[in-house]
Amino acid sequence: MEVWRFCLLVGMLLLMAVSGGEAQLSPSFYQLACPNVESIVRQAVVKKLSQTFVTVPATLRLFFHDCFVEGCDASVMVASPSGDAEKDAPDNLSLAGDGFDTVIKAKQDVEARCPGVVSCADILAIAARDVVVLSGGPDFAVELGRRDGLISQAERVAGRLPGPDLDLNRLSDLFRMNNLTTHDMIALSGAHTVGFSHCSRFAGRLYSSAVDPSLNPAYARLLMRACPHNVDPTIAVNMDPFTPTVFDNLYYRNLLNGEGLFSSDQVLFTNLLSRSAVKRFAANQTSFFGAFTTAMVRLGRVGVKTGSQGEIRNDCTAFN
Ligand code: HEM
Ligand SMILES: *[C@@H]1O[C@H](CO)[C@@H](O)[C@H](O)[C@H]1NC(C)=O
Ligand SMILES: *[C@@H]1O[C@H](CO)[C@@H](O)[C@H](O)[C@H]1NC(C)=O
Ligand SMILES: CC(=O)N[C@H]1CO[C@H](CO)[C@@H](O)[C@@H]1O
Repeated sequence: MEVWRFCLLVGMLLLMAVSGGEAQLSPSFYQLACPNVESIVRQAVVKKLSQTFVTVPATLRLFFHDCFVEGCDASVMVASPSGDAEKDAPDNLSLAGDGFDTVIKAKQDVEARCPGVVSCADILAIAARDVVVLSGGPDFAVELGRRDGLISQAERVAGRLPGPDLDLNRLSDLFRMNNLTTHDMIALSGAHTVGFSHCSRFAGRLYSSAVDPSLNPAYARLLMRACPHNVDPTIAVNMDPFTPTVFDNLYYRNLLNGEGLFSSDQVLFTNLLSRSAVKRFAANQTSFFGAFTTAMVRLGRVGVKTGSQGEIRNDCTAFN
């Protein structure tokens, strides 16, 4: 090798080492260290999905909750013996165990083939994309290279995750804190086309002095039958009553009919600032899918640790 080429190579390697803390995410991050990581994760997700559909909503929501607290760094996966980790916070209590299980199983399969190189944060990001695709949603390239976080505390969750009673301003503010626009927020809310909600999260719309006037009356009656006043807190209903297991744009068509389950869903239609995007997504699924994939990639960049930050966890539920 010519001397100048050698110097160039050494220089590049040095530069990579020095700038390690600011490394960029890239879909080809594991091309050399674990070229099959995406197919290994996909197989684990497919297997889990064959056991229960809850895999889809549970994994997608887990990714969202992870990214909004400490960034997308698998901090939500950590289990604490004293019960004070991120997943123990009240906002996380309803995270279905199947999301955790999906990532844990996928990580075991990845470790068997490429030990110690793929982060739990990246496995969660890949699995979240896979469950969207496997339920009929859009495919997209997942950026990789996240490292796993070293902090997971229940007390850091409060105020960072949106509640189902927030208005448009509060929703927009929370998403802006995470570098996401109102348009991203409207598109990501379309994730509520799959999955379940416990009755308590929307009972206030049914059993206050009057039924929430933005609720379609027939839909309100259906919800009251499924969720009688003071029903067993473990009862849950489909968030999209018509195609609950398909990732489609029915969420937005439902909003046009007053069939949004949470007021944070319905407000996207009642507020004129967001209504045009809702109408566009309701009329054109391609438009929704495009906005959703753009927003998912942006969500996946929130607060990421790269280079020499954080660690590659051996076990997704425990710090090394
Ligand atoms: C815009 C603000 C949002 C609010 C206020 C919100 C609120 C909620 C609430 C209250 C539930 C019901 C939880 C339960 O009772 O078990 C839920 C479920 C869910 N959310 Fe959201 N969410 C929001 C955004 C998102 C985003 C951005 C995503 C993902 C991209 C997402 C994905 C899901 C999924 C998939 C479920 C169903 C979970 C399951 O069936 O296990 N949500 N959400
Ligand atoms: C639907 O949206 C896509 C993507 O934005 C666009 O290319 C297409 O022309 C739209 N289709 C209709 C019928 O408006
Ligand atoms: C938002 O973007 C800025 C500029 O790229 C970055 O410095 C900041 O860390 C990002 N915030 C989050 C929460 O990702
Ligand atoms: C899915 C999951 O792990 N949820 C946990 C949330 O936190 C509560 C309280 O510690 C646990 O009991 C749940 O198992």
